Amino acid sequence: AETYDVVAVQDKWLPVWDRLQPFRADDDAPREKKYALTMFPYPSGDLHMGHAEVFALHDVMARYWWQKGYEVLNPMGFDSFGLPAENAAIKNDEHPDTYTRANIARSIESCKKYAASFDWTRTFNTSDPEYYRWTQWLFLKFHERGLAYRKNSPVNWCPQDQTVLANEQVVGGTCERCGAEVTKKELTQWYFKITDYAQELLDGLDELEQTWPDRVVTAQRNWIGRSEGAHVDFAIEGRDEPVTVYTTRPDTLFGATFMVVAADAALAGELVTEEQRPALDDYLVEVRKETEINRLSTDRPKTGVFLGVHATNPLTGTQIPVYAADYVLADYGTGAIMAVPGQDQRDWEFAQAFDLPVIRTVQPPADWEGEAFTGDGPAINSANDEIDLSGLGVAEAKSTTIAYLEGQGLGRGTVNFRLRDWLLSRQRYWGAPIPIVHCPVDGEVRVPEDQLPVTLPDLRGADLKPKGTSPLGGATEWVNTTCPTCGGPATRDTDTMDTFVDSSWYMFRYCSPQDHTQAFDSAKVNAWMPCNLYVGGVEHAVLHLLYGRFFTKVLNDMGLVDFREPWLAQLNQGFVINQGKKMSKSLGNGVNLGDQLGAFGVDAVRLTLVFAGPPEDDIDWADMSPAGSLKFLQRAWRLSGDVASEVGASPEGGDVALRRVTARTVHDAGELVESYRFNVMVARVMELVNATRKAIDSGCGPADPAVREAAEAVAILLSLVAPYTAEEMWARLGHEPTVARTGWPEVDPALLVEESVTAVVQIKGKVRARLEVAPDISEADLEQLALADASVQRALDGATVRKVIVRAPKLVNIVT
Ligand code: ANZ
Repeated sequence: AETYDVVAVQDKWLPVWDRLQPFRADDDAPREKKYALTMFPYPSGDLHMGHAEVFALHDVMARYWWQKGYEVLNPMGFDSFGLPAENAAIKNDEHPDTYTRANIARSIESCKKYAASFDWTRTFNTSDPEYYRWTQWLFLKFHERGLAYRKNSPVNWCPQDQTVLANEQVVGGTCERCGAEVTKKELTQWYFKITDYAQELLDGLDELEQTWPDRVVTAQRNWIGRSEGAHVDFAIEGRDEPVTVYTTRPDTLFGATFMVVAADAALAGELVTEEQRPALDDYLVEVRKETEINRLSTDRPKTGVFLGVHATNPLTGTQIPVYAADYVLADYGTGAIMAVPGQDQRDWEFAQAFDLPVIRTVQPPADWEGEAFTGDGPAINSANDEIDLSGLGVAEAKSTTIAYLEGQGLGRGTVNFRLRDWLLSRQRYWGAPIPIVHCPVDGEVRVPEDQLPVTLPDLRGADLKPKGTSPLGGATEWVNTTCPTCGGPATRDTDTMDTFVDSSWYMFRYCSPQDHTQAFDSAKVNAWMPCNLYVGGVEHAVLHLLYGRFFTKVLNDMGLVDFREPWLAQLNQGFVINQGKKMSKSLGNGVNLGDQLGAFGVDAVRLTLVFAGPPEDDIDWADMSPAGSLKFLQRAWRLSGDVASEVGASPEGGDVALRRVTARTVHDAGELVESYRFNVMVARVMELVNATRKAIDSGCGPADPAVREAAEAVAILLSLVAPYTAEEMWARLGHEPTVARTGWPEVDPALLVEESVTAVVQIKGKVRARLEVAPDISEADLEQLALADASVQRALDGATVRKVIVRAPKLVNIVT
């Protein structure tokens, strides 16, 4: 038998595709557009198994859309600012750009060889000044709108990477990137005001829920963390200003027996008496060492310091002590709480530790033996001369209390979000400089747009070392500049932007990547976007995916785009693991993509990844058989050599049975792709290959035009998954390249109609009727049909039916 030479086939078609550029998206094509986006990679080396998987899955959809006749935008670029390049540059004493560009060149070559259907005419790197000048321009626009601002506050600090981190980059108290335990530091930093969009970011999820993975939607909802409650004002002895607390349980106000202020909030320092100040200062030293996770944990002894002052409970008139403690966070709510030990476990523990009174305001169940009772129940101990909550459930007691407080001017119902503003400045070199000049006369001045980009000074090696402040600060010539407003001496802002800023708008840039006059061409963006599908990792559920949505809303408010959500549908791929574990160097279970490609070829690896299971599931490479995939591809390829009918032979009059299988497979394959069941689609193509082989060897024979029709369908369907094999089959079937743009096969609807089968109806063993029924008829339907049949009725002649035995779809036996 002929052998399928994988390497020769790859070498043959790669240059042909390079010449044909079948996936170049034409802005002006008179066809419906689809935008298939996959998360662009960080160029830290060459492609690995993870990329191979995402690109294979993503390509199924992109290539399917092309075959269905859409004009498809499927771009790829590189998220090339960030720490790994900088760390590598420090180590190798070179410029980060050198490392970045080498990796990008290698990755592009690998992507091409992998036959990912990206439009390479649109590629860019976010570290290119031509790109980051627009990142800077967007920063200026946000600044103009008051959406970019500086403030001093305790921020997350990664001692390893020597930079601040956004809340979103702190995972379980550790740095999302390097795993170091994150500490707090008091710093002046740049923020984007994402909180202005909190409610809208939440509302948008109601619709995205239909087309986004549940886990992403849930993660975003929790991250935004809307809660409803009240602000309550507490008068403080010896102070004019009241202290406002945020509570989700205003119904428990009668049980507020003390107040707690975040130890590291400015308020603590304002309230504390001189006597107690040293104690607070000592305590603060300890608090600053703690991670947020520890601070909020319930199973940790409660610590705190009395501030020496009292507040008045507005409902009971009681004087309650005010404490500073670490279990209250400075940057949530108002940074101060009313403590209700009867209904809140952390308050309960604090009350025990500091010997403070507990007043239950919700009646726990009779058998209650626990401490704080957080459940629902009738209100108790909750009445004064003006308001009586006795017996009310939690919900009603809440609204009653809020109404009363509002009437008295003592508080108001409020909505609170867990979402914080996005801290975007970083004390590292390899990022887009913040385009602001600090002038002793004019303050913060925006760099004029026509002076963009503010390019990075040329630093390398040791100059890049993190020092706790930005390395840009060491580039004196670069830092010292003139104020754009007054012309006097001024200094540049030395921080760079979080790389998540770069990736918040890259999907817009792809629509007009060569436009040197603007960030993007609005008309083109509106024509291509929103993206029809976004394929990528679930690890971005709250970082990138929230930031990109935020940017889109701001750009819409600026009138630059006419939609408010950038990604209509989303698909998260699972991980490629090995022997049940994440691939890693230390476990020695890594699988090298290059080795796999070398051993089995691109198509077999792609097919294996797509066929492994539903796209969302993890793939254990140890259970996979790329050798089996290669065998299947050979089988498919062999079909194309055996077809004996003429090119263009009309399939009409060909073997009907095979034609039906082909039609059904093509039809179902489309539906399967659209519902992301790519693995099932592959299984169906395998069945079609088997059916065609049978027809050639022992059925209608190779000259039957139905065989050609089937083999051509196999080539087209396979073009979504195994492009080299598909192209080679297509050529052997007598066609010009490229099969990838040949169009989805036409299906004759008549071939999809199910054939009927004949069901025999017997009465006491004698055949009385023959019925034409659908092959998948149910037993019940068949029984009903049989009993209702006129000749059966006649034969029964009124006799009582004692038993009906049904063997669908072929037989009904009636016993009288
Ligand atoms: C009194 C109370 C009584 C509370 C009760 C709860 C139960 P969410 O749902 O997350 O918004 N809180 C408010 N600000 C805080 C801060 N800065 N740090 C730590 N805790 C804070 O939680 C809001 C509740 O968490 C608020 O309602 C407040 O405690 C506490 F039976 O007020 B509650």
